[in-house]
Amino acid sequence: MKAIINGQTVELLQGDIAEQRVDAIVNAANSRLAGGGGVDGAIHRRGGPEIMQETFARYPNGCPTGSAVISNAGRLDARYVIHAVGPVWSGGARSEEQLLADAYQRCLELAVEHDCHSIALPALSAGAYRFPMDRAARIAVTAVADFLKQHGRPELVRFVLFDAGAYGAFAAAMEELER
Ligand code: AR6
Repeated sequence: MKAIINGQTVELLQGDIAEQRVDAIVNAANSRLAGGGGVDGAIHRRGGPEIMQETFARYPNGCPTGSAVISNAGRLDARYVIHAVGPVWSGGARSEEQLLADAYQRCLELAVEHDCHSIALPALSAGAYRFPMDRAARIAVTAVADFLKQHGRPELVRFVLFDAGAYGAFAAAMEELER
């Protein structure tokens, strides 16, 4: 599925984010940048140790929730990995929605600052961090649309969703946005 927002392309794909060929791949990291399962596991497994070596050296204090940091992409087919830290869902009263939107916005800012024309994004927080998928999808799609309306870059934003459920939630959120 594809949409054009302010002249730029937003697309949805079901697949593995670590296999994408784009300028920047976004990782669903934790605030210690310590590695883990899900997206994080796939990226470090396929990308190799160079990524962790750089994040360890450049960001010894990790990254706060709702923000992101950038590193090399090791052996991945990308120039950069952007490590985003989404919130852990704990009911919605702890600014989870704002923090999730902030994390996406920071990813896009870093991508533009590093002259990335294309970026692949996962469903941040919607796995181990238990954010409800429908809400996570609405926030993700809205954050990207807002950024593109304001900045007109990057040219391609690709959400890479792991399963049909996530894909369906993002497709519904995109349709809602277009109405
Ligand atoms: N490609 C695309 N999407 C994926 C992939 C993949 N290879 N693998 C899983 N997903 P998660 P979070 C989906 O848990 O919720 C890690 O341990 C998954 O089905 O990766 O932000 C980190 O170190 C779900 O829909 O990220 C952190 O500690 C979505 O990606 C913590 O998990 C996000 O799931 C971060 O949790």
